[in-house]
Amino acid sequence: MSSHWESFYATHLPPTDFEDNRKLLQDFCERHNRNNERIVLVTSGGTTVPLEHNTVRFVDNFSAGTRGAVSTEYFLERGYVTIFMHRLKSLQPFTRHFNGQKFMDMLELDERGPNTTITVKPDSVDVLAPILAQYKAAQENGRILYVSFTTVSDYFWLLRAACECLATFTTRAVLYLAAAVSDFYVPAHELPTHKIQSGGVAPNIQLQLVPKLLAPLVSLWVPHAFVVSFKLETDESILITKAREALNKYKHKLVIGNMLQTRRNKVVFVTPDNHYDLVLTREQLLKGMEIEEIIVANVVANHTDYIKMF
Ligand code: 9Z3
Repeated sequence: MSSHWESFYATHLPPTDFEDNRKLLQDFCERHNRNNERIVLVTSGGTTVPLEHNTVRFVDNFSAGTRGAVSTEYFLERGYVTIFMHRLKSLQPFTRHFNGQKFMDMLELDERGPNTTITVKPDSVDVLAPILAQYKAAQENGRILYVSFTTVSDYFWLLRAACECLATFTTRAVLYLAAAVSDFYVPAHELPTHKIQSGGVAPNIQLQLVPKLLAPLVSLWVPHAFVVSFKLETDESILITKAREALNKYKHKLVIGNMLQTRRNKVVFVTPDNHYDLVLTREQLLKGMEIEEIIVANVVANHTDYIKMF
């Protein structure tokens, strides 16, 4: 009898851009594995759960992909080559600093002379320059690969393909699973083809449990990698218990617990032996420090210890 996750792959087609992404992942990993680099797969953003094959409506969640986008910048800074596997249109490393009006406010427009000029305001140059330098270094040296998903099924296909490529890095690979993956979905064979009609009776939509991919990921796909999962809760009293349950069940290395309300300034690291908080003070927050800087520093330290054990 096939397991829950195996029947998921057997009954859900890969996304249309799957083979292109698989090739990108293979080429990227092959190139960097030759150089004995450390690599991290960062997953980021929420997943959608379509309610129709020709999707007009879907179930979604809150995640904007901040954790993943910010962490990616810090992993690159620490010398990791990075696969940024993100929800399409969620926040991205580097460009996140210039989202919306922020970018417009950095520019100056001068229409007085014969030629209109646009310049970066002097005080914005200090902000822009280091980000641009880091972006160029990552881009021009091919140290980051962007691959995207939208639905929970796209995510499943892409995650397995990424793991197949990462396996060859053995202990040098980190999986940093920060995406907010839906726990529930409507299986493909139960979806209507066309838009659900609003006339007549209200639809009764039955969600089912999504298989837990951490199980095959840890035991079969990347058994030597340093796997870090995230646990999100809204009730603090169950956070550590839930994180520990996940560690005991899947036998990976680290769970980072966070609360929806305080995720920007506090997380808890739960390892098989202990747990400890990482907290940003009010002063640090006001200075613009980001908690991902210390999360990544701690993950890297744990990964280094892990590599030394082999
Ligand atoms: C996280 O817990 C992330 O830290 C957040 C980041 C999604 C809270 P934002 O995108 O938020 O920066 O706004 N990710 C994992 C959430 C999750 O679904 N975990 C599963 C669970 O808790 C296990 S893999 O059951």
